[in-house]
Formats: sequence, structure tokens, C-alpha cells
Amino acid sequence: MNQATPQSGQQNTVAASTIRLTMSQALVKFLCAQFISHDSVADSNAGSAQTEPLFAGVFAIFGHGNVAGIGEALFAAQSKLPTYRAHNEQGMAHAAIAYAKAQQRRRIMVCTSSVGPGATNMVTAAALAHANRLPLLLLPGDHFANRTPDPVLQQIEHFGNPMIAATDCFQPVSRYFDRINRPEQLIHSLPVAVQTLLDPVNCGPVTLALPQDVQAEAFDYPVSLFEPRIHYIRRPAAEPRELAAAVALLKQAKKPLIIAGGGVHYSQACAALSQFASSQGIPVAETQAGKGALAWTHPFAVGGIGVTGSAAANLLAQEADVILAIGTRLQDFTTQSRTAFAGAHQRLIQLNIGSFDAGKHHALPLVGDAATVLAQLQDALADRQSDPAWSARAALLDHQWQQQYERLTADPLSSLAEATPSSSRQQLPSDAQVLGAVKRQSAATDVVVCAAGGLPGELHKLWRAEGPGTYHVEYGFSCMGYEIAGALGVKMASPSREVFVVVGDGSYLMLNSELATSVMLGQKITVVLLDNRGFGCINRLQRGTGNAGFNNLLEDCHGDAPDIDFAAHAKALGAQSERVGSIAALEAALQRARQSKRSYLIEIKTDPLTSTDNGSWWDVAIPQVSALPGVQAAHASYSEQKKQQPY
Ligand SMILES: Cc1ncc(C[n+]2csc(CCOP(=O)(O)OP(=O)(O)O)c2C)c(N)n1
Ligand SMILES: [Mg+2]
Repeated sequence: MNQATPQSGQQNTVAASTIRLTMSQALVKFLCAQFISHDSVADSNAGSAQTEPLFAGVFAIFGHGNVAGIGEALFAAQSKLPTYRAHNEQGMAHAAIAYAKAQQRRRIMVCTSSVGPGATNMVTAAALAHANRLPLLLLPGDHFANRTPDPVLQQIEHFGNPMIAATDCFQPVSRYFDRINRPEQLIHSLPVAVQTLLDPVNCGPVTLALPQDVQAEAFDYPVSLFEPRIHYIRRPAAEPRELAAAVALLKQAKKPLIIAGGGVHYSQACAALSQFASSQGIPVAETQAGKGALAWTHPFAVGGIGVTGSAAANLLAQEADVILAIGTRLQDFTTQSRTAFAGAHQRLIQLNIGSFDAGKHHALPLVGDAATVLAQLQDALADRQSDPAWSARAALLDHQWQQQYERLTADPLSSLAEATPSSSRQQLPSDAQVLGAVKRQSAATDVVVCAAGGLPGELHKLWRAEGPGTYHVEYGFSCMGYEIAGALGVKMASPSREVFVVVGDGSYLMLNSELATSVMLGQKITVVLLDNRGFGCINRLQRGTGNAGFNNLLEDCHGDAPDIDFAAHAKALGAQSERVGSIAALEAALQRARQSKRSYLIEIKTDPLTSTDNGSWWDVAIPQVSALPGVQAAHASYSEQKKQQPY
């Protein structure tokens, strides 16, 4: 606690080199002084054409843990750092994360909450940002550092350790965590926080827990702390030995395949990848986070890969002799639980900014920034000959998949669908048919947002992404309830784009309150709600693992499940809305939604039992003993599949 030189005003200068501020005022002043350079080279002048404020704004829900301290500082700073009122702390943090993802990790939102439940409501979002490697600055309130009024409202009391607070829940899900128990700690904590948020390897959530008494406490801060700083994203080149090894492997590859992950977007390497793929004649498959790196029309684009991928990409992955994975964590959905490209004839190169990822799967590591290293590879492979037969094979498989797309996404009442046997048609539309309608009513610049349920799989397989910035699916944490709040963040990051959310009834019911925030902020989003009366994808998984339907679809639960009027619910939150009964009616409604200035929800009933099968495998553990014959059979086939996993 700093007791030196009492001052009457808030910002009186004690000496030329210090300024007296509360910890909250200093924190906000520091945030306002950070800028990002968009050309990856440090500029000397803050505010030049290539720089923008690093922190775009603050989502805040106040309580006694932050209203008087941080609240006072934010009020004064509104012209530089706008504050947005949200409805749910998890939701506002989802919006903040989506904003950063849509800005390719170059601009960041801040979230401040009260102490206790307001803080712990953000823990799920922190975990989401951690899993997805997305920057987020969390400022939860905390109980008094001086402990005088303990126990305060919403304080957890740990009998054996008074230092433990609810905010400790953030520790395992933060890339950097600090509790600011004295105002001068900020001087050392803030630069580390910013470095963490902008480090392409270590990027993720930063939590600064702020005891409410310290928020209000004044200190003579060095003026230099608040000098404008321009940050940039580092672009390290590959180390020569790793580059040489990767080049040697690629030179002798007859059937190479690229897997593009989210790192391609965050490195802003999409154009470099497009050029590299074309000049080298290498097909490009995409993970969920990587989707949209190439437009679906690109001659070497072969679609999503893995459990939720296209048949084209998955076949090519089996046949490839060298796989160049770029900017991907290679999680189980991408690798089909390590069975998709584990053949003895295959070699894997992992181009990744982080050695943690680059060394996975016994890969040949190629550590560096995607855009920089692609340029290095391009130079080194200038005389490499691509095999026209392999390019032709990729084009043929992709063409066959596109024909599948046309059949699966057609309006069931259209002539195309009429040509398919009637027994394969359902009374209610499938998710794929709804996505076809949304796509037909979309412009090339529109964004689609999703996160959990059956829809991410359908989107990964079937959505025709038009390029970077058009496909936003959170599938690292696959968090139900991300969708609507995430769409709000995407809209704030991309105001000129129309933003579509496709969301299941389950996810909508879990977290929809930021629909009201989107109305309040005038940030229009269009929500297409697919009501299949329950947790459709988990019901299918349950049946696929030999079980009966239980506790997933509403009809398999208790008593009389209500027919929820989602359109009325959205209207009650201030959005425009309607319920439609066919694909044609959905398309007409989407046209009305496009004209609307206000957030718009369209509800449609869908079939819970249908999804697009691509023959892939996912490791979901089946009970070794069970009284159910279906489970016994499922375990027998599971044991066979497990043999495909190499290690
Ligand atoms: C917060 C959270 N809880 C639970 C899950 C597990 N889960 C994944 S999808 C799903 C059901 C989603 O239902 P809905 O949104 O209606 O989509 P549908 O499967 O019907 O397409 C559940 C429970 C999850 N991903 N996230
Ligand atoms: Mg559902």
C-alpha cells in the first residue's frame, strides 16, 4: 500500500516522472496506450495508418467486486476504450474470444466481472480460449486483499488456506495468471500480460484477479508505464536444419497432402498457402479451425479432413506419402483418433510456430511462422516437379464430393432430391438441407458461426467456405452456448459482414442471453435455430455405441416435454423472429432477415436421426462388460478399430 504524498485530485503529478492513480485507473490507462501494428513491423508512431488500439473494448457486468473500482476508471475512459454491458459473464467472454478469433488474434477484448459467481461464470470461457489458443484479457474482481471485512458476500472461505479464492479456478485455464494484491504489481504484471496475449506460441487467456480494495487504492505510477507502445506479431523463420530436412522429404514426395489448421489464419498465411499449393500441385485439406484458408473453388482445395471431413480429403490422407501439417494441433477429430494417416508408408511434417505442436505424432518438426516458412519452402522447392496424376486424383475425388454435396443439401422438395429414392427422404429436413438453404441465401462475404452439436460436423463436411474470415466454428472446446455470443463478437469485429449463426435447440437453451445484447448494441446477427427436440448428435452417438436412446432427445426423457416456442422467446428478447415449416419457407425468411436491421431468429424443425456419414472413426471408449447385447457388439467392433491405432 502506498501512503506517500496524499493528493486531493485523482491524477495529480507527485513528481515529473510519476502520476498518482488508482490501480484501476492505471490499468485502464495502460490498456489505452497499447497499439498493434498490422504490418508485422514495429512502427515508430502510435496512431499511424497501420496501427490500431490493441484493446478494442471492455465487456463488463458490474457487482460489488468491480463497480466502484474498475467501474469508475472505465467510465472516465469511454472515448478511448468503450465499455459494453452484457447479460451473462460466460456469454460476454465468448463474444470477446470470437472477436479476437475474427481479428486473427490481432485485437483483443477485455472482460471484467464481479467477485464470486460473476468471476467463475467466466472460467468456462477461459478454458475455451485456452483450448483454442485465443487471446482474452479477464479482469475478475476478488475479495479484499486486506481481509478486514472478511468474509465478504460471495467469498469462498477455504478453512486451511485464506489465500485461496474463487478466482484460483482460472489458474489451470489461463496462460498467465496474477492476483494484483498491491497496486505497484501492475508495473511488472501488465507487460507480461500483453506479451502473453500477443505471443503466437503462448497465446491464450490472461487473468488478472483484482481484489476490490486494491482496485481503489492509489499509487504514484511511473509516467513511462503509460507511454504508447506499438506491438507486432513475431514471424520467426525456420531453423536451417529443420528446413533442409523438410525440403528433402517434400522433394521426393510423390503424393503430398497439406493439412491447414487455424495457425494458417493466425499467421495470415492464406494467400501464401494458396500460391504454394498451386505452384507445387499439392492438395490442401482443412481442419475446423483451418477451414476457409482456401476458397472451396480453389483448384487444390479438397475440403475438411477427419471425423467431420469430406470423403475426398480423408481418402487422400490415406493415400498420401508425405503430409505437411501447417498450424494445427492435430486433435483427434483431425486424425480420426490417430488412424487417418498413420500408415508405414507415410511421413508427417509439422510446420508450427510452437515446438509443443511441431513434435507431436513423431513428426519431423518445422518450427516457425507459417507465412514465413511457406516462403522459405517455396524458394527451396522451386525446381520440384509435381505429379499430374496425383493432382488429377485429388480433383476427381473433390468433384465426386461436390456431387454428394449437391445431393445432400438440395431442398427435399426440389427436382434434384426427387430423383433420389423416397425411402431415403425424411419428413423433416436434415441439417444438411438447412445448411444448403443458408448457403444458397448467402453472399460470399457472409460469415457462418457455430460451435457444438451435430452442426459443426455438417458444416465442416458441407459448408462451401468462400475464403478467410467466412467460416467461424469453435471446435477446440466445442462449447454449447458459444454460438450466439460468438456471433455477437464476430459482428463487432466485422461490421460490414452479415453474420449467420446456425445453432441447435440444445445450445440455444444453454446460453442465448447475448441475443438481447446484440439487439441492445445494434449488432445485428441472424440466427437459424434447428429444433430437433434434443441433443441429436449425442443421441446418435449413444445409439452408435450400442445403447438405447436415453436422456438425450426430449422424447427419451421425463414426462411431457414442452414444445418450446423459440421464435416467441427470441421476440421476447427484442429480436425479430419467425418459425418456418419448409426449406423453401426458410429461404424466403432468410431474405427477410437479410433486409432486417435488427437481430433475427428463424426457427425450423429438423430430423434428429439423420446426419452425413463419411465412414470415419472416432475413439469413444465402449464398456468392456455390459448386460446390453448392443454394447457387447459395439465393444467387439471397437476392439478391432483400436488395432488401427499405431501407438
Ligand atoms: C457446455 C457443453 N455441455 C455439453 C456438451 C456435450 N454435447 C455436445 S453436443 C450436445 C448436444 C447439442 O444439442 P443441440 O445444440 O440441440 O444440437 P444437436 O446435437 O441436436 O444438433 C451435447 C450435450 C458440450 N459440447 N458443451
Ligand atoms: Mg438439438
